[in-house]
Amino acid sequence: MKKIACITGASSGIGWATAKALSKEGFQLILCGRRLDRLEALQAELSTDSYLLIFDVGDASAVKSAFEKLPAEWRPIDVLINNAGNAHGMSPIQSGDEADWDAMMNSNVNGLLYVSQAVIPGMIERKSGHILNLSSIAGKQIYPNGNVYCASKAAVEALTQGMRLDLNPFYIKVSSVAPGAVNTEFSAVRFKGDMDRANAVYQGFTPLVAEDVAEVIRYMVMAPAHVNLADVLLLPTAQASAGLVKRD
Ligand code: 8X3
Repeated sequence: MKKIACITGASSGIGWATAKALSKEGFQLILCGRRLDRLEALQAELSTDSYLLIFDVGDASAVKSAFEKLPAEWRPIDVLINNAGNAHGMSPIQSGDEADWDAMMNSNVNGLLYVSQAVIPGMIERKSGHILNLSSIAGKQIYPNGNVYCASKAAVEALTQGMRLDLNPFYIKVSSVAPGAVNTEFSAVRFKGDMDRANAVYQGFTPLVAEDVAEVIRYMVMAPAHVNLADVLLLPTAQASAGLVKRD
């Protein structure tokens, strides 16, 4: 039977790798992102059909109109992967940048809500579905200078629990996966292209790569209908907590 998964932030990193992993499982994919060229490049690598939706998750009206325009055959979304999100800046709260705060809260929290709101009614109608939110170890443990990013991911943790409660009557699974250090564009974006600072995050140990996270997501998505891996913390072996990494 045809299965449809929708992935936000599919144009890079964990989103991209998850698209490839779910395509191998036969999922047809709605790939969401801001960069058409990147999504087209991903589409060309997939072995199943895909449909591209270009929007910024933090733009409520763009999200609404993109999902309203989905062709009928793409509407019954079985799995929603709320992956879009980023960190912007890393400084003490007293010197934080308002634009960075807004960007993080807007994509990591509001964007997750806007996309979920577009997809949930169909899942309720069909009385089935799986929503998988990308959290972070930062949502479970606050670290120095992580303040607003950690708050945004703590909100993802809270929203995951809230969704699980509210959607319980409709047989909808809600899960989250919270990775630790994953070597993607994450730190380059956080440090605004300062590659010395970004690369230092992953030095002296073996971090996770996007494919490691995608493989866990694939496993969570493919679990039997009665099994929900509800709250998964995924760390590189060298990482013991948000602030403790064994480096050689
Ligand atoms: C990314 C992991 O530890 O940089 O969410 O916050 S961390």
